[in-house]
Amino acid sequence: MTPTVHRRDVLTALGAGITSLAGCTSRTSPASGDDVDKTVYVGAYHWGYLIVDENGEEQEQVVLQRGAVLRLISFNTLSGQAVQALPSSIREAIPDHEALEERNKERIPPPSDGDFHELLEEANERFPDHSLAIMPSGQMQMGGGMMLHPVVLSHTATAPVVRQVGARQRDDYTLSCLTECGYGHPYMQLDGAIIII
Ligand SMILES: [Cu+2]
Repeated sequence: MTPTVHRRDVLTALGAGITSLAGCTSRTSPASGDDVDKTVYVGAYHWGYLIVDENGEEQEQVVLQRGAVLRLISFNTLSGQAVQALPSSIREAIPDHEALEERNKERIPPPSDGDFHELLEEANERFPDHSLAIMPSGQMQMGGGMMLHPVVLSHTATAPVVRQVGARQRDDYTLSCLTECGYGHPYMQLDGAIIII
């Protein structure tokens, strides 16, 4: 092999590397909306998630065509700075603390000992952080087919977490918190929140 050929090989490999990196960057940059088919905002609270579309309408379910690219803008509702960074229409769609607590009471069995409200207050203090993972419904452990590997939604975050994910496999997906967050943690799941058709 001559040094010239060798050098060209290296440059080709380098070029390929740069191309794939560039592709990667455009997929994760919050500023680039070119490849995005849908944007949704996901708020994590004790002990659930709320989904708001770009028009500030709360959604129970996001339906995607296979192959679509979804941009997820996620935040912890306790993070004042991340919430402030949202468009006002999204901010206004977030129910207040009391309304979210009411939702919990409808979904989560009451504790056998202790008071629901006190447990919630305690969780706010002791376990203020959550995370968001998106996996096929019925799958409790991280495994194949994950749509979003867990991202931490800290109460001290200064901005929402932005991720773009591809709708690769037809299935129904659950939003799930993998960060211990107190009494209701096992119920911090939104089953069937995303459907890929
Ligand atoms: Cu949680």
